[in-house]
Amino acid sequence: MLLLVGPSGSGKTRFSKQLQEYLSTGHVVCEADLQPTVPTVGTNMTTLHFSRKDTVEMRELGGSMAPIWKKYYKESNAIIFLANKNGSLQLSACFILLMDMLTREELKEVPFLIVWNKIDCENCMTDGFIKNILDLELIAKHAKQSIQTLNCSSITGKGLADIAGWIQQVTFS
Ligand SMILES: Nc1nc2c(ncn2[C@@H]2O[C@H](COP(=O)(O)OP(=O)(O)O)[C@@H](O)[C@H]2O)c(=O)[nH]1
Ligand SMILES: [Mg+2]
Repeated sequence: MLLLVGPSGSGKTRFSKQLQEYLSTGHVVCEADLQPTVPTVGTNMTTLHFSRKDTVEMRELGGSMAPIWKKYYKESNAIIFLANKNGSLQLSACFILLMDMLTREELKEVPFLIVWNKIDCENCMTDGFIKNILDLELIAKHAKQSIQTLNCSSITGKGLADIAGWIQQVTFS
């Protein structure tokens, strides 16, 4: 099971739908045809089809459920932490949520991918700004898990190919 977590509104539901679409059709739903998302209550399950026989179940855990995310850690073998690159006000919340996960005994061998979503937004934080508050390189050096970072837009689909590659690598090899 792949867990998809992150603060509310970071784009997890949109990301799941677009990644699923991208894997099955090779492209994303264009902006004009996107249906509005509704805040996730409980969890959302998405099946990602890499090929007819290679599928991955991804479970989105809503940001408001953060206090009970840990209930799902045991069943997870990879984690995507999705953050809003346009959300400077949520950056310290990201830091706290992420640090709590990285220091959990049950997750010490689970690979993490940190995804900065919404890179299509004009006023995104710069990598330098983020690094001052959340130095992921330094954190990765001290953490037990493998941690990677990628950028994407769940509107344009930019970056989804690399994310799909990461999922494939951690689940099928
Ligand atoms: N501009 C932009 N908006 C996005 C992106 N991803 C999600 N959104 C929007 O952000 C809002 C919250 O998205 P949602 O998927 O419900 O967030 P969740 O709470 O993490 O599941 C919605 O209005 C989405 O359309 C993105 O990459 N770029
Ligand atoms: Mg959601």
